[in-house]
Amino acid sequence: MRTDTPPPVLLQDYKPYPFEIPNVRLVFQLDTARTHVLSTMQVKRTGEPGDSMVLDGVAFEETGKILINGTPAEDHQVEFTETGVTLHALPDDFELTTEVWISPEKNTELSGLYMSGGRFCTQCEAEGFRRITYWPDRPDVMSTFSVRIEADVEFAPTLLSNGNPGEAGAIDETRHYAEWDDPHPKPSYLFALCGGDYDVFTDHFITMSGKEVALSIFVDKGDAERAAYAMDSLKRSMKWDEDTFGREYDLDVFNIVAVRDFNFGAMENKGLNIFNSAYVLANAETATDGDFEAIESIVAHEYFHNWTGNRITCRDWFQLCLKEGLTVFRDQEFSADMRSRPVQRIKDVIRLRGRQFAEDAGPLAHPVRPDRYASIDNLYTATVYEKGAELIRALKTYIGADAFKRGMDLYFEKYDGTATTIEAFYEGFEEAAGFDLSRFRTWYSQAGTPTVTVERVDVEGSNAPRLRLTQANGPTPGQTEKKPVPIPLRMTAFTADGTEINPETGEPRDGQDEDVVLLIDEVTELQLAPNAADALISANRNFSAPVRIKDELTMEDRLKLVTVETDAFAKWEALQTVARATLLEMAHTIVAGNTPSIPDELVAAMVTAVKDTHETDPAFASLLLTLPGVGELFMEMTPANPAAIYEAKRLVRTAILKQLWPIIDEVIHENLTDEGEFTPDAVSAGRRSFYAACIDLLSAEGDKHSAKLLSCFRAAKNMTDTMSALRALSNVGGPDFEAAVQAFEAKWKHAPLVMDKWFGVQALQASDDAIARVRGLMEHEDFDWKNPNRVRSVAATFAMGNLVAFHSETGEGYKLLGEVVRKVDPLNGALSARLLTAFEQWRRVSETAQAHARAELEALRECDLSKNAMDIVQRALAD
Ligand code: B3K
Ligand code: ZN
Repeated sequence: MRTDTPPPVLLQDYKPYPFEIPNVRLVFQLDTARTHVLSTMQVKRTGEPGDSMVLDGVAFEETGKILINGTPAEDHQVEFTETGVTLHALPDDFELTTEVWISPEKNTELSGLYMSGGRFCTQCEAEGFRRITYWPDRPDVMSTFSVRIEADVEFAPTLLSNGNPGEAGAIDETRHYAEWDDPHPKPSYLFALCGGDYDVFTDHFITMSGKEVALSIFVDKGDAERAAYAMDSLKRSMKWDEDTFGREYDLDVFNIVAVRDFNFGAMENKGLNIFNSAYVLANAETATDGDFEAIESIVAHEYFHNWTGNRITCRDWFQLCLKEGLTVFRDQEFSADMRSRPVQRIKDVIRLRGRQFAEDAGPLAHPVRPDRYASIDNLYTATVYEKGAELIRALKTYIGADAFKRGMDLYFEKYDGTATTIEAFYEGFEEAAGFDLSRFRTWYSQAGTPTVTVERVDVEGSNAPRLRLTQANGPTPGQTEKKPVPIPLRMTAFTADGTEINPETGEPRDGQDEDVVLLIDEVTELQLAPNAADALISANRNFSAPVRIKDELTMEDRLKLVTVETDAFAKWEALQTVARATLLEMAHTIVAGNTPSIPDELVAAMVTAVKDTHETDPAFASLLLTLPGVGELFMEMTPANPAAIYEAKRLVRTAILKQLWPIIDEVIHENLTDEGEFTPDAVSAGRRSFYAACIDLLSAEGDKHSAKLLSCFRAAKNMTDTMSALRALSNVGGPDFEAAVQAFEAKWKHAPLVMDKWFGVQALQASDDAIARVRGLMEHEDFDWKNPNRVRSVAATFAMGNLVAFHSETGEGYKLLGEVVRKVDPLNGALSARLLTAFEQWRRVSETAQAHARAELEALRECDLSKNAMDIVQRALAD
């Protein structure tokens, strides 16, 4: 076992950097094997006279000169360490020059400067800049960057960095240069550089004050037209941020570069966003509606970072949610405005509960603002992002939209150009709301999902009961005691005849918005009005707070709510809650070796809800028709048995199929005969998602309908419908699925992003030989261990999406993931760590499966894993 695990970084140890670097000049001589980086920084002491200057710097091929005011530093001034260099006995105000050589082609970690598709690109967040040059690689050191890039003109005719373009020209016959100046001070994690031969899609945007911004998206040769939707999303984002938050863009150019090899979705580098090409390139033939939706939201997210992240950044990485939670909130609001607000809300909640609630309930749980970390890369989590966004939404619900807007304006005014903290962010809202928000901030320091229990309690001498709301939050790693947090609950009541009333006054709502009930303490009680004594209470409408609700409603009550609720989320949630309870009961029956009976009420309610909505709002109908995921139910079952859950769902889907048959038949017929052009808008996408939900049902009855599914696959006129049919066929398996898989490969072999879908759908395949198939995929000639999209399309899809196979009682799924990790980790520790998070729920499965999971994790702990991977293994195993 590795023993050199470094001590964790602690929030309480934060100290300001004792030097300021107002500006830096970087000169790059690009070369794939050996790039020369010369850095000249202006430095001013801000700390104590004796303070040394700690510079981060790792993975260099070679270090050259270190000059102080142009003179070589003396030996006693320079101390090389494992993580960089420390300079001693420095003047108060000086120029520091350093020189290093780095090798982009050897960089498989994809952090720092690396090659992708034969082009240079960078990724610096969180700690990649230290792999480029010596620097205090921490977000609170902000400098203006002036950059000169020199490169071979044929190999890299386009040279890009942050800010505005300056001079460019020839150096000699083979080499040329380009200058870039970024006038906005920024931390090193926002530095970017790209160089290569690209095609470009251009446009422009006129800002609210009339300035013209040149917009360019740089892509692989031949791909320019596929960037049109990303460009359209960018322009809509720029306009939306002006209209909604009053934020204007602040440079002459905005560039996006798409790269094939990228560790995550995209990166918000100032003026030069770098994107995983999966989130840039799209057209009807190659991208699904889900891809279009993701492109729109990620383009917006990175653009919105220009204010929430770049102009105002984080003081230290503990404050990550300051930029990420807030920016996710902003991109969710943007998508809600661009598409259907209720549908967006439900999708956001599905994502939150699927990923973040699971994280919060397992060994990797941590607060939205953690107070320690072993590896910063592992802190880019659903908790920081998704729960962070929910807290901003809950804050807005708590203090009201007007105070929220004033608070945001105050934040932008006061902290522009700084690196700051969550406390500072909350100052503006306290001023705007006029009250103290320190208790609300407890949300940021406590992990775990609170449960709110809603119950009626009788009051002596009164015929009207009180409503008691009790909050509780169980222990999470390192936190046993939890304090109550302010929980803003949107709540309403429905009387027996379906009239919506205010539960406290008994007054009919008459279309007015519900009040928000604020739970500050552990127990909150409301006096119910006499006519609300038996009313149905609908709590946490629109999912106003990221909590679990436990209430006393019967199945009959909930099914009634489905019919009377006017809040789309609450309507959907009532049906989901019945489905969850029913499916779990059925799964337990299956585990006990019995055949569960079909839940007629649930099926009837789903069918009615779908019939009522599919013509007017097919996107919503498809959500109503979709049962809770295996992953979500897995979290509720002890011990979790994914195979039994899958079978329970299959039985219910079969029953729904029988009752919805005429509609399904009609929807398929309409789809097959539709001659209209593909458009990626939300309404058309909604129709396709309903079609997808329908044909998914066809796969519930084994191979009975697989010929029909194959004909759907063959007739599909766009990638969305192709994938809907292929996914449905993958549930069935057999010759029709194999035929589709082969046809797909023959058609798309040349298109890597499309082939990622081909790999993914097979990794999800539900069959006894799923593991053998996944092994086969990793032997495929197009499988590439160095390409994160490809590795994720097989390994992450399998381990996080195919729970039946991953958690197989044989332990083969765990073994397979262990093998993948051993292969990937030496190349890319950030990627292997992400894959390892699939183990986070290992303690929920049967004892047999647990023993296999533990054995695999313990074996991994003995390997010489990267810091990132070891962090996850150790936390997963911790008691
Ligand atoms: N800020 C980047 C994420 C960086 C992840 C580094 N491990 C993308 C985003 O959240 O917008
Ligand atoms: Zn972000």
